[in-house]
Amino acid sequence: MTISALQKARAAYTPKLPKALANGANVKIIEGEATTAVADQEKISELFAATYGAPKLSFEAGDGSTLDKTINVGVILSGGQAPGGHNVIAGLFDGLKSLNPNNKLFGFLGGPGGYVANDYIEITAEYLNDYRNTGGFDIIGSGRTKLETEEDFDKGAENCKALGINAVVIIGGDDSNTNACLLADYYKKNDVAIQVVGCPKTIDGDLKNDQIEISFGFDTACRVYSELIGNIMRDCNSSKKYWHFIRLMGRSASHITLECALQTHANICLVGEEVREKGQSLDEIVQYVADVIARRAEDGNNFGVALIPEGIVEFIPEVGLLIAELNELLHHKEDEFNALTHKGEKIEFVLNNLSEKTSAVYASLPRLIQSQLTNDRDPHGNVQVSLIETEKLIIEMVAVKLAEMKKAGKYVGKFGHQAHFFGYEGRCAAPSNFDADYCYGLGYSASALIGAGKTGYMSSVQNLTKGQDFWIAGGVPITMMMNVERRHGADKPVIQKALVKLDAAPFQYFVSQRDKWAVETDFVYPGPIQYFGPSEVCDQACETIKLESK
Ligand code: FBP
Repeated sequence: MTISALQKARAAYTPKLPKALANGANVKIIEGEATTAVADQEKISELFAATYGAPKLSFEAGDGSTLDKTINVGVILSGGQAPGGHNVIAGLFDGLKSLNPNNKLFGFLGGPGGYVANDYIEITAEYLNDYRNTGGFDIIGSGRTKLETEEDFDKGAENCKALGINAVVIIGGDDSNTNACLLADYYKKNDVAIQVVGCPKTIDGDLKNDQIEISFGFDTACRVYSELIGNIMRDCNSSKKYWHFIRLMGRSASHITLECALQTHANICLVGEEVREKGQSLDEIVQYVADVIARRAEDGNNFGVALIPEGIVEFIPEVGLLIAELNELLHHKEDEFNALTHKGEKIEFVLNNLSEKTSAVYASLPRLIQSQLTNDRDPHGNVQVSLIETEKLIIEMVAVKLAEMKKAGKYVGKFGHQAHFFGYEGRCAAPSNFDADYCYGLGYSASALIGAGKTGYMSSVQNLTKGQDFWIAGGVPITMMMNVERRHGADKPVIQKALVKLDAAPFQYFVSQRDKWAVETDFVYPGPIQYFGPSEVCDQACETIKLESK
């Protein structure tokens, strides 16, 4: 296999560990107070009777001794890729070996499905070496299957028993860690001797709370997108002829888009959570964008950059309603709809079957978007919001608005535009030093939790803006993050999804700057991630957590 020069140099990088882990994973455990769930305490304590209320844990350095017992661990990568996953596994492996060189690590292949299907490999030192400090999840693959049913839990336990596995580490987002919590409780309740530990993964940044400052992968993904946005800014500031509309991944939450705006000072940055809070209509959003374009045109600046979170459509009240109604309609009249073959027929069918108000919203959308709303549906028949090309929707509607404004003498410019979508470009990038270190620490902490016999915990590394010497490793009971939410018509215990908080420092800082960034050309060009060089260039935490920690 040919590897790049950077990959070669990067393979030699030794991630920095929190001090408490410097003598191996056999650490001194400091127990905090008993904990409670973030909301719905009574219900959560009933549902997780075996694991609820455990204390928060932090580690202090051990004496470097090993454990007599041997431990076998199975690891699962769950959901979308995020930079640093390989380093979680490397940290877990090294931590386990520090506890006892005879410990073994197995990787279940292709996500949670591999746990049930008993599809696995043993991860050896030699195998792992090719993956240290690299991006991707290809070491064992990932998948979006879910571990939800007791049958799956039992099947997994059987497979673990056959391999002598005493603990499972689930590396995933809020849903996967919710399921890790259910699994831990189920095993404990039924005296199945398998510990379960979670790790907070997702580029979306929506798995965070008072205990987890940020999910891993967010830092690297945002740096990659910000580099690309900066490059585009330099291009448009050079040619001065295009407005670039850039949609950014992040599912529902706008954390990625906001972080990229903070790093690059884009002229326009839409935030879904604000749109919902203010009940902004699509027309109001389009008017805002058109006003910024017109204002810059007055200064002769017919160029700029607008950032759009991929989840924004669901936050726009009338579009959110449209999507909900469409899901219902396509669900109830699935056969009738599927019998139609032509795009035009499908659109006509939808127009005729929606309520009058919603049908008018649908009719007002550009044809491309009408068609995407009916064509791209997930396996449950729901509209796949992440596939809707919102950047094109906004471009089309802004162009119409600007033409009207021109007629009314309110716009003097020329509207040239380009559309982009950034998502997959960042999910498997080589992890920044921050993510390489953070992930290695998370994996190593997971091994310390396992060594100490803990279950139902999420591995944690805190104090992330202070430099690795001050990082605090430990574990947080997953039940602490739980509340009850209505999902698919039923009350379910879930980890609270963290959307952008409008009263928190990152958004507030953005609000204090956005009018200036809109009119002036105050672009910042972050450039590519640097792995070697001065610490202030290579080891910075992202803007979101820096602002949050102030
Ligand atoms: P996770 O929530 O599983 O980490 O995935 C994040 C994400 O990258 C979202 O930002 C995006 O909407 C989605 O995955 C895309 O999913 P897919 O890989 O299935 O296209």
